[in-house]
Amino acid sequence: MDSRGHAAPTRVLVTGGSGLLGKAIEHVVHEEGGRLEGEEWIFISSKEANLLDIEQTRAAFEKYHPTHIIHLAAKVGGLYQHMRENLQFLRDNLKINDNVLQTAHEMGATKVVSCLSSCIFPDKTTYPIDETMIHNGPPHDSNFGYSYAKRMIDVQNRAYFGQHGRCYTAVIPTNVFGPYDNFNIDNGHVLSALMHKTLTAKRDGTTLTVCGSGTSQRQFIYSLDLGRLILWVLREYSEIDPIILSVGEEEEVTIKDALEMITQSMDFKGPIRFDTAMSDGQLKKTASNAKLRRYLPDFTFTPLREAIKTTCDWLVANYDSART
Ligand code: NAP
Ligand code: GFB
Repeated sequence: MDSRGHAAPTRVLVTGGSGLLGKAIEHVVHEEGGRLEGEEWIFISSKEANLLDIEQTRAAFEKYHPTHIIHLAAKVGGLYQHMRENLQFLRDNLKINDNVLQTAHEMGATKVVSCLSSCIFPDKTTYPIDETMIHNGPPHDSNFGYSYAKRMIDVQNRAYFGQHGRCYTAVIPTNVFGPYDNFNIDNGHVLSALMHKTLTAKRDGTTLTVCGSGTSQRQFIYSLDLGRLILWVLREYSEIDPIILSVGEEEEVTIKDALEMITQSMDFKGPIRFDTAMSDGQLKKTASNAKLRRYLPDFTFTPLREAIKTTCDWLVANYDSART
């Protein structure tokens, strides 16, 4: 309440606002009626504030005085960048997360929703994975740096609640894709990298090279669906414990299955080579969305083939400005 007893206006600060998920949330807020009357939404990127720097973090919070934060900012990348840069993923994400969570606390933010990831779960596990299993053993070696940094968000959230009663929580998405993704073939995630590779193989009449055997299995969530779910988490989800946001186990596909949807979407009929000298990374990380379904039994996900087609069309139409 402010001094006149009026409810303080809701000001939502989205860190990582220029990225794949940030742009999806921006679309849901401004194009799908996701913004409620009286709410102010602010989307920031590293150009506005490098969140590795505590002074720049504080300056951004003092400028906007957010009441709520959707914390997406992170050093993010695909399997092969993780394998090359585990130390940087660990250090950068630990710093960013501590700066954002501590500053949110100091500024009295009502709620923070941060992002973990389904790749952080124990490598040796039973399936399906659920939210209770995060700390039950070491993560897959390929991305241990990122995984431990992300796991610490869950520990920090519990510490801010235990010592200060702060409502800081987190979501656990599986593999995300969509417009505004990072389509760089060296650092990007699998779907965006393969979309870019397919576009160039078709344009140049060359062979499309897939990294690994194509037999790994993934659950892919369309960025706009995830954005819609994160708005629900911001407004309705009151637990400190994290919640997996994903399509169901039965929607899990192999990389080969997803590749077929990409090549069909882009009408690529050229030669395809599987470079089995490259790592497959985690073969599977099947996650349960049963907790989400207990809250939202009727939420409808965009069919994967349709979402892949939309994303491929977006890349073709925006190739010159996309992150490639
Ligand atoms: P993304 O497209 O790479 O975007 C990352 C965002 O973080 C960008 O807006 C970037 O700003 C910002 N950022 C990076 N370093 C920063 C810094 N030092 N200071 C301030 N901002 C910084 O990533 P994304 O896929 O949207 O991921 C968003 C969140 O979802 C992340 O927390 C990620 O761990 C999580 N997640 C992603 C996936 C996935 O498959 N993509 C899966 C599970 C969880 P600039 O544009 O200025 O660089
Ligand atoms: O999205 P991705 O790079 O990471 O997918 P993860 C890696 C899987 O896709 C491996 C196969 O099985 C690869 O063999 N793949 C095939 C390719 N071709 C390619 C390609 O051209 N590029 C890439 N990158 N992969 C992610 C984390 O792990 O899980 C993210 O890196 C996030 O940060 C996400 O946490 C949930 O799925 O292995």
